[in-house]
Amino acid sequence: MFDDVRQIIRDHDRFLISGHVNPDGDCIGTQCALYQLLHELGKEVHILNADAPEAIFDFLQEHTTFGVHEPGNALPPHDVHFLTDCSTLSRLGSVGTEAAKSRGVPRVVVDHHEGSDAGDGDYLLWDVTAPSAGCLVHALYEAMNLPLSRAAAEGIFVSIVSDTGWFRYSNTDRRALSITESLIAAGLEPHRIYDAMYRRNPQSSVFLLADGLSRATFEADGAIAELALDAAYCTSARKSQFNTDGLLDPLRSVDGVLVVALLKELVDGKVKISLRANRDFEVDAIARSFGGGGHKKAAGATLDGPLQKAQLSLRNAILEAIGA
Ligand SMILES: [Mn+2]
Repeated sequence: MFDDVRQIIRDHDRFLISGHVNPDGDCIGTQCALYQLLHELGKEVHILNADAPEAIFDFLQEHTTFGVHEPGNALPPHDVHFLTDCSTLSRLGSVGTEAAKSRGVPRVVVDHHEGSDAGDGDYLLWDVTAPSAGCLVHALYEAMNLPLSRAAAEGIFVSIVSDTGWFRYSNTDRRALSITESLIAAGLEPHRIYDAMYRRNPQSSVFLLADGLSRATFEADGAIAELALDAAYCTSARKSQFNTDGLLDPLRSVDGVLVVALLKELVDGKVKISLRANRDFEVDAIARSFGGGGHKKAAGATLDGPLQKAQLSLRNAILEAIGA
């Protein structure tokens, strides 16, 4: 799979890199590493997403530029379009709408999500066993025999720690650790990345954390931990750039919890759900039944409101999956 992509890179000069809406650390880190690879080859590269990266990734902007697309604007001229951490134009938001208009531009998918077809990719760097999409860019560096710069190492590291939960999730494997060793050899300092990402919180984050956790409820004899956040809470969280994913771990760490369900009421009335699974439980099928997707242990979807109705139908789906 690397031969085709290597050839595509050699044969073209202008590259566009885009990822899914609300880009997470894997998406952003993968883009950073790919941007560095193409830059080092002297190519013209633009990263363009429908949404800006979260503030915790600001340190990557010291060497990598993340553009934010204004809906309706034309995309920068490009010969090849890379899709990171997703496989379809529909996941790209406004960028996907524009990209769908351009004909004949080869698309390269860099992804590790389960999927039944090639999505919108003409070429694939797709491996569902990869701990993060960024691991595939690492493999591309190796296939192209290019030395890893510290900047690229930072991107790949961010992708790995985001998707493995800093080496705590079940996808933490030999590949994740051996790649990380090579990143450190390239000059990466993991503790500096941790500090940059997690030790610059505003004071408001303490109160948002406390307020958020106080809303948790437990169902099914403690097998389900639920957290339903109304639009008012979500608005103050967004204003303070508080990442509500930080509410998942304390719930996931409670003895007996098989699944954590986080529900967020959006301003348009829809409800975004994030699911996390413990032990042998899996949540991807539940997310898919609501039109979403993801991984076995972490998945999500968007439901119609109101919040309480979404909470109830989600709970029923989980109860059924648990067999309670
Ligand atoms: Mn990922």
